[in-house]
Amino acid sequence: MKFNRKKFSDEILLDLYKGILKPRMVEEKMLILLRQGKISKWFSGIGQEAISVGSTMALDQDEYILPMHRNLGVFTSKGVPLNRLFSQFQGKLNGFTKGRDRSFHFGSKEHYIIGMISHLGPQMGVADGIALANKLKENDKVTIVFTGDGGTSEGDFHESLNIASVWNLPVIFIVENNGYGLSTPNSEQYNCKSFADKGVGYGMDAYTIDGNNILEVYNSVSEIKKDIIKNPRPVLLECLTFRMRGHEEASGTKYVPDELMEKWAQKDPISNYENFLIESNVLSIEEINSLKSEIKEEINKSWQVADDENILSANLDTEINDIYKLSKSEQINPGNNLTNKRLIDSISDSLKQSFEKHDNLIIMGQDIAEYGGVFKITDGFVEIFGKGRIRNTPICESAIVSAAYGLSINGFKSIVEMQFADFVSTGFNPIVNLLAKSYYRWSENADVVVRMPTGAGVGAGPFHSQSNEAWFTHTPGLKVVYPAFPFDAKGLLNSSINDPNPVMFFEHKALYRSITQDVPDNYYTIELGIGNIIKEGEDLTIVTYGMGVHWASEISNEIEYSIEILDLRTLIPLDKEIIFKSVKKTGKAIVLHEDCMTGGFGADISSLISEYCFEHLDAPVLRCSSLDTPVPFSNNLEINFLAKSRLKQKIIQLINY
Ligand SMILES: Cc1ncc(C[n+]2csc(CCOP(=O)(O)OP(=O)(O)O)c2C)c(N)n1
Repeated sequence: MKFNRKKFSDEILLDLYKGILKPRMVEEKMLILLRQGKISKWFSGIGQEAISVGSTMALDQDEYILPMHRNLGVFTSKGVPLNRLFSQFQGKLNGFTKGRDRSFHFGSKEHYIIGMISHLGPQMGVADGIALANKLKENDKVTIVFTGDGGTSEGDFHESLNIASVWNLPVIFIVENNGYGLSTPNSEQYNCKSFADKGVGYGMDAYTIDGNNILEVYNSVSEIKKDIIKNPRPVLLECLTFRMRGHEEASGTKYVPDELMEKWAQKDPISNYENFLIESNVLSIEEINSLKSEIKEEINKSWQVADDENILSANLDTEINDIYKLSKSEQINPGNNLTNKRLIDSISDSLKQSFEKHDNLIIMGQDIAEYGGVFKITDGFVEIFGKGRIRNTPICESAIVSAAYGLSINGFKSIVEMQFADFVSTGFNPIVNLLAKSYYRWSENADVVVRMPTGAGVGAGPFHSQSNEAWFTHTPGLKVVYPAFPFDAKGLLNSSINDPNPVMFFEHKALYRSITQDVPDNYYTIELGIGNIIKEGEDLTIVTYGMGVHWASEISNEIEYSIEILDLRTLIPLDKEIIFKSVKKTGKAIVLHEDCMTGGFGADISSLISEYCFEHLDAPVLRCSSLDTPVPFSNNLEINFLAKSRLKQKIIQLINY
């Protein structure tokens, strides 16, 4: 292996040596601990340390790095205390996730490390968001994100590189090309000569370097960093290396030919660098030995601290309450100036006033800038708030949601407009895995609102009409808000934007322009999680939300019974008390929603009523939902599909029970 020291001082060469030695020695210790059953499995970076260490040391301490599962060297090079690392691997409190996540699924914001979730891919979009925040702050910082060669087959790789390129984001995408993705060799993973070729496809500079040569890594990243600070843009850096151990520790490497192992063993990044330092008279063997004993002592002492720490015991309240970041929800009352507004206007109002209130608020979505969005909710916003904050995105839901998380990490609030709620399916992964689990996993809140133009009744067929709120009510960590009226929409959206947690905000498309209400002109908030009785009655309660509220109102006016209508307004958190109070009063309940029946949110409400109001019920709880089919296009089919067509009959059935 050839090392070129360029103009690097002895001091730098030595620092790099200390840097690369540490993760190797930590892993060697962990191998012993694993055999003793004292530590859980992890993903070995042995043989790949030059990439983690060389690139981390080329950045400033306050520049973010987003490592993957083989990058222990990022943690050690950023100075993460070893005892905390060991506590993390033992699932103890002094780790980084309160025992809630394992191996390298953690970050440490004080060290500017943002850890991965298990899913390969989203890290790269998160890096885009962090880099976008840096760019907006004009702070001349670069961001590094890692991926394995296998991870580049995920769509997120394509989406994130594309966004970074279109937005000229200062990100270095490091592809650690180590020959295998679990047992799959590269020849079955991708079909291009080198990743540098892929960079060209995304319109960015891309290089391939020897990832086992720490000087080459350090020098390349330093040069790229200098360059992209001058001229912000992303760069793809492929680092050639090899995975010397099994996919996860103890899983073996039977499927790797011996010749390959032998060839790469010759290229070990540490022994080669060590030899170079000795030959260049930068280090003597005695100095190496003394350095190694110093590190060994640090490792052993740190391990003892972690090992002495108590095993975690579970506390129910702590677990349940750590789903959301607590925030003081400031309630701002509506003033007296009212204007008659459609739902769409009240949402637009909320956004505009929230942009004025929060100067760190960004909105991202397809066609939302000059075009104003397909529903025209952000029409005219670019002129007022500028292209920096009102951002058209390429058509890539997943990486944009991940980028929103990156913005949140780096000090911004963001709103993502799904063009239609249906398209959230291609952004589903980061919502349910990244945003939802973040606070619970490592106390990092995701300050993101995802706006969801939802629902049927507009003849738009199976892919532009779905009700998919139950996809999200099922996922702990998200809040789910679903207003039915312009007044509620404005107040609830303002509160959702103020809330530091991820909120899925549903807006019914068929209500956008079909209903109006007097809405306060001033900014105001409505607390999340509070339902509203919109019509009092005695004979039965209809528990509903969104379009269901309007169906219930319409049909209850057509019949002579006294019906109480409860508009939930927020599904998560759910106002259970208001449901129970109403049902205990009327003794009969229909749970109505536009979503299909099976697995719909109504199933939970129905179950809660049965469990908590059983003695007060005079009849079984009925559910009135749309059919368990996709949403059909043709008018009569759609009418037949929707729950409304069965509501009157359900009411009569229940009254006559
Ligand atoms: C979306 C997703 N699919 C599958 C996996 C399971 N998995 C974890 S690591 C891995 C191999 C990754 O290969 P590569 O990106 O090359 O990284 P390496 O492990 O070689 O460092 C797989 C398949 C996962 N974590 N996430």
